[in-house]
Order: sequence, then structure tokens, then C-alpha cells
Amino acid sequence: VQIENDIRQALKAGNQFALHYQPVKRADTKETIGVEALVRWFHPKKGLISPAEFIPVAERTGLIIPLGEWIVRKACQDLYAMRLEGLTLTVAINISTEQMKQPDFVDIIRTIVRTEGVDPSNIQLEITENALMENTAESVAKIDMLRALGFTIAIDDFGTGYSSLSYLKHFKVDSLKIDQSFIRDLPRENADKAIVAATLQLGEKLGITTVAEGVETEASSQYLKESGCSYLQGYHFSKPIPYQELMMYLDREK
Ligand code: G
Ligand code: G
Ligand code: MN
Ligand code: NA
Repeated sequence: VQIENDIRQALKAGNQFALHYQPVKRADTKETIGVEALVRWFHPKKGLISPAEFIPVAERTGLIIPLGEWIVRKACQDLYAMRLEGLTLTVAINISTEQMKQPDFVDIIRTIVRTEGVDPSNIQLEITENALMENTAESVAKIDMLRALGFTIAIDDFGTGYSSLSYLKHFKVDSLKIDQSFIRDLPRENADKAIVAATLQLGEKLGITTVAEGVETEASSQYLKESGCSYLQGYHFSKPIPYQELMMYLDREK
């Protein structure tokens, strides 16, 4: 209850949340093609609190709705600033199941994007398998509308949800983000190698891109590149970093 009240307070205060950005790289050239936005909370008394701790509370209490809107708006504002810097990056935003469930979710997202003056084609919405399994017919309609507006859709934490592959038959998505639990121990673990190879082939046959998350070593980076993974993300390249640090990171890359 304390944390719930503190989230409420933080949403009012407006300056306790921040978005950090983790670069997403082309596997072949290592060019940064996009970033994933990850929320951070600087609590006035407790300091930095992990989203792993407060996102579940926000989801349980409904506060993920205003917090989620803040995240989308902030990511759009940063995307706008990137465009002014001459950068063409895709910004990936995590969308929680509770947000997807809102009947007017598409309208909310569309309004924010219009107000902030950014192009949906530069925004990727990351959705978990679990979010798609709830209210399938409604979710299919929402995903189709979002894609018609120009957003791209990624399945986040691919392979870890309570789902069957059959949803890939009903949902047209643009990208699979392979969960870091399958990536961490590459190229050593045989089970991980088999799961990753099958996922990369699935992506290729479906004509959608694949992103490996949690790339922590050169060996796993090299292995994924040779296996045909499209994009890589992980501490091997960069942790999630504040906007200004991202600008410096991209400068160094030039
Ligand atoms: O960034 P970090 O690894 O600490 O995030 C921990 C968890 O919090 C991850 O599961 C991540 O998906 C989730 N998370 C981080 N930022 C966001 C966000 O902006 N929105 C939602 N819904 N989840 C987030
Ligand atoms: O659930 P989602 O995939 O959105 O969560 C991403 C989380 O993974 C973020 O909290 C981010 O900080 C974390 N992360 C990103 N790259 C790495 C990595 O290479 N290793 C580990 N252990 N965590 C990572
Ligand atoms: Mn994610
Ligand atoms: Na993930």
C-alpha cells in the first residue's frame, strides 16, 4: 500500500520517473537502428526502485494506466527530440497487458502520438504473449488497427508466456524478441541453441524480424549473427542509459 501511494504521489510530482534507452543493433553491421525505452523511478527517500518491483504493483492497482500513458508520451517526446538531432531510430515501448485490455487503447495511443507530432512508423510496441492470449478477437482487432496506423508490433519475452504458437496464425506481428533466458548461455547450452535456431527459422519463414535480448558476450553476439538473427540488444553493447548518455553513445559510434 505504501508503494501504491508513492506511485500515485510520483505521478503527481511528475519528476520522479525517467526513461532510459537501450540500443538495439543490427547483428551484421552493429549499427544502432533503435532503442528500447525502459522506465526508472527515483524515489525521493528510497532512491532508485526497479521496474521489476513497481510495475507489478502498478498493474495490480490500475496505476499502470496513467503511468503507461506517461511512458508513451515521454518516449514520443524523446523520439521527437531525436528527429531534431537528425537521428532516425525506432523507439520500442513496453506495453503491459492491462494497457492492452483497455477498450480505447488504440485511441489513447493515437492521440498521444498525434499530439507529440511523431510518426507511428518510428514506434514499436512490445507486447507479451500473455497479453495476446486474453480476449483474442479484441486483441487481433487492436493489433490490426495499430499496424494500420503505422506502428510496428513486437512479441516481447518470446517463448516464455503461457501460450501456444497458434497465436502467430491470428496475429500479424513485425518482430519476435527472444527472451534473454535463451540467450544468456549461448553458445554453450544445447537446449538454448536449439530453441534459438527454431525461433530464428520461425521468424524467417513468417517474414518477420528477430531480436535477441540479453546479449552479454562477444561469443553470443557472433553466434547470433552467424545464425541469422536480425538484431541484438544487451549489456555487451550497452545497458539502458539516460537520453543524454544515449546521444554521446551514438556520437561515439559515428
Ligand atoms: O529495465 P529492467 O530490466 O529493470 O526492467 C525490469 C522489468 O520491467 C522488465 O520485465 C521490463 O519489461 C519491465 N519494464 C521496464 N520498463 C517498462 C515500461 O516502460 N513499461 C512496462 N510495462 N514494463 C517495463
Ligand atoms: O521484459 P523486457 O524484455 O522488456 O525487459 C528488459 C530488461 O532486461 C530490462 O530491465 C533491461 O535492463 C534488462 N536487460 C537488458 N539487457 C540485458 C542483459 O544483457 N543482461 C541482463 N541480465 N539484463 C538485461
Ligand atoms: Mn521489452
Ligand atoms: Na524481453
